[in-house]
Amino acid sequence: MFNLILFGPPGSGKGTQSERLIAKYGLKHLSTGDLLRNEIAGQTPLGMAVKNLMAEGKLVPDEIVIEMIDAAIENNTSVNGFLFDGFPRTTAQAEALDKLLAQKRTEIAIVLALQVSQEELIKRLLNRGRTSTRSDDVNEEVIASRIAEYEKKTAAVAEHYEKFGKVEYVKGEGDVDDIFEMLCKEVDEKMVA
Ligand code: B4P
Repeated sequence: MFNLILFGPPGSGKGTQSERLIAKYGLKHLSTGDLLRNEIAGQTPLGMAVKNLMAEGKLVPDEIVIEMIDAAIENNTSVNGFLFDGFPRTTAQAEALDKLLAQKRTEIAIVLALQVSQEELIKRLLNRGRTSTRSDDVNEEVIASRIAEYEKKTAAVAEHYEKFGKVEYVKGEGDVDDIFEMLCKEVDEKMVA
């Protein structure tokens, strides 16, 4: 299996680039943001529990996300590998993921970290807020809260994987195709290594 994490702050292009990467490499896409939004749309008890937190731009509790990922990995036994998008977002989530994958006798091959300036992130998210149904993209205060959560809790995930030499930084500003090409170069190098 080849498992990769697409990492970066809110609005850095994780969703955008994930679509292309899964198409090219045949990986199973696991986006915790999408999974959580599906729970909200289905008005499940889990969805109702996380709805307000997400609307405020706060991270949802680790236990909820880890359980969701555990189930998703269990339900996808015959895949080439996983692309984790928006997960892990805390060190506790990263440690839990490492354990889940070890139980399957596999591991994270690479963490692709998209780097985008704060000014550009805010611009992109407000822009998406004008066209999508995502309520967390509409309000600048909520966007600021998501970026603050990222800096306080999520940036440490890169440090966790840096200890194992797994992080590759890629500039996430510019043309979407050019960024995709840079990401593929990193993946291809890792696959042949
Ligand atoms: P997510 O769904 O993960 O959303 P996100 O971080 O805001 O980024 P997203 O992937 O959607 O945006 P992208 O960068 O692709 O999380 C939403 C919420 O769910 C979180 O705030 C949290 O509450 C909760 N959550 C999710 N996972 C969690 C976890 N593991 N633990 C706890 N809570 C969790 O794109 C943004 C925009 O930029 C798009 O409009 C796109 O078109 C545009 N764009 C992309 N690339 C571009 C480029 N190169 N140039 C210009 N625009 C570009």
